Amino acid sequence: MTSENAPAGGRTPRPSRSWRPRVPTLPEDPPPGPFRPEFWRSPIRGPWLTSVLGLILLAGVPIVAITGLLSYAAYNPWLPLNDLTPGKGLLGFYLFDWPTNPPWLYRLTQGTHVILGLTLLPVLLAKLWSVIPKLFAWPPVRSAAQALERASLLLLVGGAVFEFVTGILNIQLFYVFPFSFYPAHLYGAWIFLGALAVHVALKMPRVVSTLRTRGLRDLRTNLADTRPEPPDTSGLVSPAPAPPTISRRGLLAFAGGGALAVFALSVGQSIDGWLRRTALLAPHGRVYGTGPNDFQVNKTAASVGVVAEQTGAAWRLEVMGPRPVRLSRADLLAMPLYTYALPIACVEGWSTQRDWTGVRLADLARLAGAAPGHTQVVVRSLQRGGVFSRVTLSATQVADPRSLLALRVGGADLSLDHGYPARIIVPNAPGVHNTKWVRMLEFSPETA
Ligand SMILES: Nc1nc2c(c(=O)[nH]1)N[C@H]1C(S)=C(S)[C@@H](COP(=O)(O)O)O[C@H]1N2
Ligand SMILES: [Mo]
Repeated sequence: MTSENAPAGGRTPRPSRSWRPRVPTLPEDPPPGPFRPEFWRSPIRGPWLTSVLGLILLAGVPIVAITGLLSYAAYNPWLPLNDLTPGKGLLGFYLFDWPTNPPWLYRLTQGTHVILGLTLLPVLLAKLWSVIPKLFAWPPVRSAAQALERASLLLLVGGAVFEFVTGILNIQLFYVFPFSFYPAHLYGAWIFLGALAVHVALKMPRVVSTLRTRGLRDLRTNLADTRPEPPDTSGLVSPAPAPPTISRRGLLAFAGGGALAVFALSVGQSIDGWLRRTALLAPHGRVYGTGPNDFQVNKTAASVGVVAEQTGAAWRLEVMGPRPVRLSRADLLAMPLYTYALPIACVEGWSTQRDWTGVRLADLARLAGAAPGHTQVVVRSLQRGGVFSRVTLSATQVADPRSLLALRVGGADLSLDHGYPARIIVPNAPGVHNTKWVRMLEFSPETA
């Protein structure tokens, strides 16, 4: 108490302090370190830089979000066996019968989802860097309104980081997180999108006014002429700016260059031909087979326990329906065969178009006494257990004449790793629904 009563430098002590009982309050002064505004000294932080980075993200993130939500729809999760997120509740409100046309649509949407998502990562990091002082606002809670704003920012930043981290780990086939990717990435997306909508509504006025007053002249300002923005209430402008070491346009070029580099080194995974070899950030430089079978394999036969004894001469395809049949590979090869150029497009973003030859699913349905048009099919693999072992294809997919039980690719027999003796190829279906090592097709009346 004595120190409080001793006025420093001749200032009058505040009389109220001397008699009022001391109640614990938040200290006026922030603790040292990052909680002090002077700790953050970059002279280029401010509403302008944050606004520009925010607008770039705002142009790209909705595309990533929409293509991601479309990817979920592409799984036709309304069909039995297909839903990997049974707890989705109302989040599936927009689901629809995923079409088979155009056959390259999923290749485009999912390639865009993954590659644009990767490309935006450097911009996201620059944006987070630009607002980092706000993370250390002091006092942490000043008012109810500010507490709400901070909570929404936690969901926004946490949601963004969560979506990028789970997405990137998933495309590396690096399933280290202790939960299933599909529901986590879907729920995380909705949390992030909700917080993003609030954030955009709250910040857009400031973005507009900042760009109105400051314009784009910082895009022409070099390092020597770089000055801090005038002090304001945004909490972004340093009260103690250091001399600049990079201009604002330099920082934008750095983030943009990073984004371009990521794009250039990954886009090849979704393009056929020599450009594929430029995808240095994607699985590359590997041989997956010989001749026409030399294209991407995620899961080899050996890795899932499918062995040559199961796929040899004793293999039979069970076709269930009103009139069940069992077919050998020779029986299938004796049926009318069709060849279509169709892509395999993996949820991880890579895709490739191949010439597939095989028997129409619609013909197999008819053979088993089912009427294509109102018939769906459960496909079962020799592979046991897990999401790859079975899938339900919709009536739309069964009826499409290009939906094949493929026996050959590029004129050669399928290799064991590509699903020999027979695999599914459906136009515009996500890769994961193109089941390999098929052992059974169960045709049944359409359920939805
Ligand atoms: N039985 C089975 N079928 C499968 C898979 C699998 O692991 N097992 N992988 C699926 C996935 S995710 C894709 S993208 C395509 C291509 O996978 P691949 O690269 O492993 O051939 O096949 C699909 N069919
Ligand atoms: Mo996949």
